[in-house]
Amino acid sequence: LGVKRNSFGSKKMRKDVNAVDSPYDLEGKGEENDNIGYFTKKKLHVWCRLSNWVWRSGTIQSTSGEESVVTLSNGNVVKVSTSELLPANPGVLEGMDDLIQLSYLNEPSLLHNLKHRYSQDMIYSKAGPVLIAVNPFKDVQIYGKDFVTSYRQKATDSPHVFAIAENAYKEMMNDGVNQSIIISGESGAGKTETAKFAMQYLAALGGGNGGKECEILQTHCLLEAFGNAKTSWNDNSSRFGKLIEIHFTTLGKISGAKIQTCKHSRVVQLTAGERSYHIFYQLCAGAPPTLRERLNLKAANEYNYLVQSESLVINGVDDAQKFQKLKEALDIVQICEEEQEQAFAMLAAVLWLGNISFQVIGKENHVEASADEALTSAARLMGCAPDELMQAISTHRIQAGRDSICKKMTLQQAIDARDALAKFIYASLFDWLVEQINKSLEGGKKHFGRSISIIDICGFESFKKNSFEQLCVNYANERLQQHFIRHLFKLEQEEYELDGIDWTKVDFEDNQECLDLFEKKPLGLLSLLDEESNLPNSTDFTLANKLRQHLNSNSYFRGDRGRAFGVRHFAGEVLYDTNCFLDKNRDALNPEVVQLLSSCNGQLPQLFAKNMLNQSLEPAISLDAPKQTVGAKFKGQVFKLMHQLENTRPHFICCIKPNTKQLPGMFEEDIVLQQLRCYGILEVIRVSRSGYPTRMTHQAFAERYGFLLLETNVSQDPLSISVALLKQFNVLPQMYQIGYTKLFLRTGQISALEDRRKQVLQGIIGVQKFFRGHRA
Ligand code: AD9
Ligand code: MG
Repeated sequence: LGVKRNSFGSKKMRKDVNAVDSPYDLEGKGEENDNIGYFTKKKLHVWCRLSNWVWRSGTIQSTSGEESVVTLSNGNVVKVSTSELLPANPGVLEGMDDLIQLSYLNEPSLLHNLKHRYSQDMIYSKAGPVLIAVNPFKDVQIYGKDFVTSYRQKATDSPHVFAIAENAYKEMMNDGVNQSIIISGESGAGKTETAKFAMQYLAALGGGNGGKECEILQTHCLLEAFGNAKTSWNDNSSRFGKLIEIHFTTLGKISGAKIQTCKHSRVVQLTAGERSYHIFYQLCAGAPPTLRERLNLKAANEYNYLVQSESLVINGVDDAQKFQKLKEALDIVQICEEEQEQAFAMLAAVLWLGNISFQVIGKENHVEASADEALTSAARLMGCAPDELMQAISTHRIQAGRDSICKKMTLQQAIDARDALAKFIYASLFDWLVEQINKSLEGGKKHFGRSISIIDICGFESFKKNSFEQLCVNYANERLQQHFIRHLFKLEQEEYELDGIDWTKVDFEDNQECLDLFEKKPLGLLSLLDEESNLPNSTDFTLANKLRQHLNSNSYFRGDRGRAFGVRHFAGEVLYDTNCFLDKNRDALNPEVVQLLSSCNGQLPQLFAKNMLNQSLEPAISLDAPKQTVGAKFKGQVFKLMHQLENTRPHFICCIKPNTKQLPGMFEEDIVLQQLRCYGILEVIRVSRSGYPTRMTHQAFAERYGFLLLETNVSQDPLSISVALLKQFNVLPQMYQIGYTKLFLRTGQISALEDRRKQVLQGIIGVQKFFRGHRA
């Protein structure tokens, strides 16, 4: 996985950390351990651990003392310690839809069940309330119109992203509550694809309202072109997080949508195996000759920003063809030809900026930009004179008393100023695109109806070298994980406890402390980074020292040597290198550059400069920093997305990457198990299996079903009515609990009551119609 195992000497180690020597935590799984005695006696089917990650099924032949002789399914006979055995499920339970149905709940059983299903292209399974999606890395033919119809008509209930979307839609329509579909998983696990399938389903359901659904589906193509790039983990990796809120009318038709994003920038620096954003390669490969001429566009390998990683193409991807699709999508979201051309000019300007070189002049290492094709092309595309551009990226004004004097930059300063300008133009262009898409999707109307939000952020990343970008991405993942934990473990169990029902608490790994490490003020990672970014003489080393000095006592932090430090994320430890952290966080833009853009002869550069100036007037979201840094801005965006989710009813999908090679048909058990542990899937199943997913206040229950009560001699308080109803419908005592304020029911218990209610109501409506007919 490339994820380094945690190696902190803390007491608060997580189970997966403890598990380095003993990956299967045999304690705390009372049911399995108690059973193993019975299993050895009866010589039943077991899982037998052969090494850290390898489990094989077998049958116990004999047991003496603490040792058992087991015949494995391949015929080999092994002698193992009884502590290395776990009960296996009977064959009849093989490949169950919902892992909750397994009689024996342990890691090898979960893995085996998922693997068995995966081998038959059944990529979806349920873990109680969570949908697990194992990335097939191939076309599995389960997303056609026939599948949409099946889920719509409830002809099937097998786990599927369509079933989740259907549920969200149904609950939105029935209960009038806004919903969300929250997709987690590490980079390359399949979140973005899953989000697209969910939207495809919702578009099919809510379609037929002026073609808005078609526009919504086209946004993928645009956002992916401008926001995705190839990394070593995923050929189509999202470099931004997005929340798409789909709006519905009261009749359930799509009325519009709104996209919110959170992102950090990546244009100028790439490492081996990575590409920059797809759009650059698409434009270079697919622009028609006349456009090429107008933009003075060359092949991708002629641009410094693109050649640095030597990875120019992606296997199986035709960039030129993608450009055609992009053009169609731009038309559909009503970005006119002229605006499209302006956007392409900005992209070409970014590429040419990267080719601008500097000549050192004089003794003081001062520079000026070479007056060559790169400078003239970039200037022309931006709409300014080459001299003005040269001036803006190679000089800065210094205040000397009342006067300001113009001083030439050093080589490094000039390169930084040039790259900052390129990054600024690209980031502004992305924001502009999202704004245009939103304008088109919202259709100028304010939304009042209901909504379903789908969130898909960049997945957890741990490369050989991890920088500021990974810190941002992994922080956003910690926030999303906290949402998952809060809803599936904390709120769920708190509710049982508060309402006083009999409940044995299921332990889970809470990542709140890791979040505190990032967010605490003034001594959290992000605050310290901002503080150091605002000091004049700070360096990567002073930053690393500062972090070590203040955070070393935190068990989620590890100060390393030199510039490095480690963070123990929920998905594994990541070692970060502070190289360029401060620059990336400051993302300082030479004031000369903003001035240049505002005087450029082009709508987009002027707009970008105006937005920048307006932004600087806004109060900073983070109070830590006088000027808003990239880190603070990113944190603000993540908070906004999470806040939006808080007001919705969540549906969770957990995407799993079955191998690191992006290959079909390869299910690597250690890799899958690592992810199941990180997301606490075993614990989710435990909570869900012993939990009560249906809960209603006594009042609501009595109001909804009270009229079905046959017994007339019941006291009229809601609690008595509820109890009498449960008795009348023969709900077994182990299937419900009565809390102080609510009734808690196990899965499937409410359906008999709902069916009966529907029948009775239909009968009443039938009678009413009959009488109305007679009166008429
Ligand atoms: V990242 O965090 O943005 O780096 P994602 O979004 O989790 O990542 P993505 O959806 O991009 O991963 O999936 C990676 C690749 O897996 C896709 O490009 C597809 O080739 C493949 N994939 C994922 N899900 C499916 C699927 N349901 N069917 C077929 C899939 N292929
Ligand atoms: Mg993605």
